[in-house]
Amino acid sequence: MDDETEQSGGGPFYLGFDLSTQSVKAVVTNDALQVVQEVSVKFDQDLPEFGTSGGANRDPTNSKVVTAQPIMWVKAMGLVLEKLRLLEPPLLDQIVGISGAGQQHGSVFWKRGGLETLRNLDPDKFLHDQLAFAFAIQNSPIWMDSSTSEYCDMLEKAVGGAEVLAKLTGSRAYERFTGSQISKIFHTKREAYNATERISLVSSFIASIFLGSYAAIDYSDASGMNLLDIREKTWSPICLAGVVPEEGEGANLAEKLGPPTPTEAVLGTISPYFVERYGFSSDCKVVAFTGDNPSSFAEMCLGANDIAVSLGTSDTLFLSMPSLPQHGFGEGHIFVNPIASKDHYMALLCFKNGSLTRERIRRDYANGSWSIFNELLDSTPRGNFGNVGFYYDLWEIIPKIKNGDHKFNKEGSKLTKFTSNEVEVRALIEGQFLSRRLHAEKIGCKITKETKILATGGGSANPKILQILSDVFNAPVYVQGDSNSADLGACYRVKHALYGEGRPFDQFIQSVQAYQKVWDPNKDAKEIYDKMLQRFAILEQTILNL
Ligand code: 5FX
Repeated sequence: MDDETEQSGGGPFYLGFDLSTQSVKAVVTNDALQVVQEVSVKFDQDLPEFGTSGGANRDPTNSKVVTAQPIMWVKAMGLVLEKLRLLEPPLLDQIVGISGAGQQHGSVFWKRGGLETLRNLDPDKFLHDQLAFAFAIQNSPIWMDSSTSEYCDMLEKAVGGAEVLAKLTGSRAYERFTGSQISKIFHTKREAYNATERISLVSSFIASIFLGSYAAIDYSDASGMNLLDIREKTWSPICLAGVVPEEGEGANLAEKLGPPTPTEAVLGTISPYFVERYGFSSDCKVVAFTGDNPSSFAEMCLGANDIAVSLGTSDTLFLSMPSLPQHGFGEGHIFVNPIASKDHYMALLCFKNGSLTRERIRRDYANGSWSIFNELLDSTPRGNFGNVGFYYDLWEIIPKIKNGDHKFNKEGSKLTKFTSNEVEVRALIEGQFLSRRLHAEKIGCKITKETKILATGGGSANPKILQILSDVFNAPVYVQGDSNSADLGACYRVKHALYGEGRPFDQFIQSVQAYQKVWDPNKDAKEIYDKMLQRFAILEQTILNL
């Protein structure tokens, strides 16, 4: 970026959306990519009529089934735009481009006629009134769902095994990945499947609304489906057939998905609905939306030795990968890199029990208060007297383990509860980070003297938690002011897509990187946590064998 642009606090402006598990957020940045406006809508609080908890609806008869209603997302999107429209100064007419991020893996099944509806949205009416009947499935499966094991087995068998699938698509079959979710719909709700005109990911779903037409799925988010050949960047015919085996009337999955697109693609201009109703410029461009993790990855511009740790509803770790490993990737995932062209990739590990579990322990042991929680953390030593805890509110993904808590004392004896609230709170945070480190090392992540941890997500606003993260990984932790990087990453991607002129993404936006070091590890951390990690690995194995 040249000096003039760097100093520009004015327009043009960029709009970044983030439809995450619990909320929709939007940020407007100026041309220097500084946030100038920010609004959000929380599903549980602001849209109680949808009965969500943590943004999701859990099936009372089967805890593995977790969904959310796309019409709730649409209503939230309308509210966010309304809030933006009312802000002073009004900026919507100066926004040159929009992009965004969505919780990964979730799918939206548009009913036949959906495209027609999108093309003809009436600016005098609410979005949610017009899209109420646009979906073949009212409850969309989301990433928290783990009800598709049999379809995962079917897919792995169809392609020749888990390793073959991992090599082809970057991941073994995972329950939350969209391929097995589509397979479940195909096998159990055939009528709805046949009535489906288009299948979107959450990311391409919001892009479609802004575009007034079906938006292509981008390569990076498409990598979370077990359907994309990550080398060729096309849908893999063998995987498609493993998901929808019978070719019959309406089965044609490739057609329902539409061709995938590079993440940096400009998909078109904004639908007239938004021009007339909210005052957007009719020239405003829509850049491909992507997954929340790839979009955060774009915002962080990770260096070769950096590890990103996103502490949100799920905790995710991601790394940059210059080339593909020879073999599959165990319990991790490889996604097409959202910002580098050609052969670059990103590696990702996803732990399902993140902030909701931290909130549960805060409620049960710290009176629901973060300041009490932090005082309790402060009053226990690193290593927690040898006590180790595992806390899972939901079926965990890494490792694949049933929900429940497991607590062990110094001698390795199983306990039903620890001796104090202090020990409980520290056991949760140390246990979560030991697990993140253990599984990162398992996929080949090396923690060196140069390693930096870039923390983001809601949990990264808590400095005490970050100190423990730094100690457990024995590496410095960096944060930037806005703890939500997915929406900001979308603004960066818009600017690069519109004005980058082929320049590498990281060089183009380098000067806006505002990560500041907040903690160095304590001197004794390495000794304490290297040993503790070995015990943790053995105890985790014990639980897996239960
Ligand atoms: C990543 O693979 C995940 O499943 C989660 O981090 C979701 O993207 C959360 F939105």
